[in-house]
This record gives sequence, C-alpha cells and structure tokens, in this order.
Amino acid sequence: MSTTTYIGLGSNLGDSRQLMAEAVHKLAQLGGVRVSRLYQSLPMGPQDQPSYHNAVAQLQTMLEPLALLDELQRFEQEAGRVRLRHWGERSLDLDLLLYGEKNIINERLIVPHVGIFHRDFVIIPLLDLNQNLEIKGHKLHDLEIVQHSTLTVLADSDWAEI
Ligand code: PH2
Ligand code: MG
Ligand code: MG
Repeated sequence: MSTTTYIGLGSNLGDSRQLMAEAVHKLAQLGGVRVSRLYQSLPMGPQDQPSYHNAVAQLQTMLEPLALLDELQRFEQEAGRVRLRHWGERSLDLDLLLYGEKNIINERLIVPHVGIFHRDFVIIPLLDLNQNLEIKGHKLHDLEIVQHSTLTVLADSDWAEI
C-alpha cells in the first residue's frame, strides 16, 4: 500500500525553477506526483541571501521514510548542492514534510518537519494541494500565518510540466 507524502522544495542559487522542475521529474519516478504553485519568498534566516523559490510536491509512494529520505538527499546532491551555512543559500533543498499521518523521530529525520507551522512558504503550497490538511490536530487553513503570508506567486501548478 502506498503512502501520501509531502515534500518541500526550495532553491535560491542557480536556475532555481529548472532545478526544482528536474527534482519533480525525479520524484515522479518514485510514484504519482502533484505539485503546488511556484512561489517566491523572502529568505528566512540570514538576510544577505537571495529570495527563494518554494513549492511543495505531493508524492504517493511505496518507499519507507528513510528510503525516501535517501532518494531526496541523492537528488539534492545531483543538483550540485553544497551546504554553505545554516539556513543559508542552496541550489536545492528537499524536505520530507509529512509521511502519511506518521510521527517519526530519529537522528536523520523528524516528521512532521519541525517549523512547518511557522513557514508560510510551506503552509501555503500545502494548502494548494489539500485545502483540508490537518497536522497534529491543526487545520492548516485556520492558521493565522495564512492571512499574513508575504509570498508571491511565480507560476501556476503547471510550472514543472508533469
Ligand atoms: N530554506 C532555508 C532557509 N531559509 N527561506 C525561504 N524563504 N525558503 C526556504 O526554503 C528556506 C529559507 C533552509 O532550508
Ligand atoms: Mg529546508
Ligand atoms: Mg533541508
């Protein structure tokens, strides 16, 4: 049986849109994929870095959480990812946000992803994919951050051409 997972995509180095679209095509080889709209968002963390492209993909997959994480990290490497500084610039960031209803805590992975509730660049695209999504008993739609979002829409959900 497959699981519905959600993966956050972010990039602020290189051709962000291209790198993110390539990542979506790789995800599509792991199972059925749908993507949110593509957004531009102001950097969280160090302010002396470019603004980000952000989106979320919904992936229906048979992979177990750590096997999926391995794939995501491989895709990051393939996009030439280098880790320059904490919360700093990156060519491609793929974060496993949600894995079904599962709560996971181990050295490599915390799911639901920490900080989801504080990041409009995660919440808003999640809502594109599922208006009724609840995390830990909170309806995302009702969170205050939804009303105060500063995201800009760069493209409709056909941006990845899947
Ligand atoms: N990712 C970070 C640090 N800061 N800011 C925005 N707007 N979007 C991101 O995806 C992001 C960030 C590290 O993962
Ligand atoms: Mg991240
Ligand atoms: Mg990450």
